[in-house]
Amino acid sequence: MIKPDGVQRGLVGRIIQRIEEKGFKIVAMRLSVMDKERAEKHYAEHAGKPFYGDLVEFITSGPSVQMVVEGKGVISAIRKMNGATNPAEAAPGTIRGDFGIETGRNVIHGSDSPESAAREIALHFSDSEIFEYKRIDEPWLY
Ligand code: 3AN
Repeated sequence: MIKPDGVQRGLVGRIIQRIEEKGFKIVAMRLSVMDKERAEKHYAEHAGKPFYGDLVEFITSGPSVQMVVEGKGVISAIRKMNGATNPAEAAPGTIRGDFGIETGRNVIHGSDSPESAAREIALHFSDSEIFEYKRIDEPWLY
């Protein structure tokens, strides 16, 4: 998910370009303002933490881009591409390392396990919004 700061700073195209250039396939995508209920479910694992209220407020503050991205090793690769949670500590070359300064404005979210990906995909998309297709470079990627 490209968070509201990434959308409002005009980073959507550059972030999607990195994902596509790496060889991953976008199989679902939407720009929407997440409502409070959905945001609370999305970040349920952080409920009760001191930053939870600000996190929910921030993520619902404007449009974000929700995506389902597919490919070999996609979860760990996207997390590496995103960089450390605190952009100040994220390596240069990562999305957060190149585009952020502050943990509460860290531009992008990526699911951290197959289980959380399954939960988050079901929260944000219906089956009919997720597409199957072949990239023309697939025979060269795999
Ligand atoms: P990541 O997104 O790198 O997996 P998580 O899952 O630990 O990081 O945290 C989810 C989100 O909560 C982060 N993207 C960040 O926006 C926010 N967050 C995490 N830790 C803090 C913190 N100490 N202060 C403020 N916000 C935080």
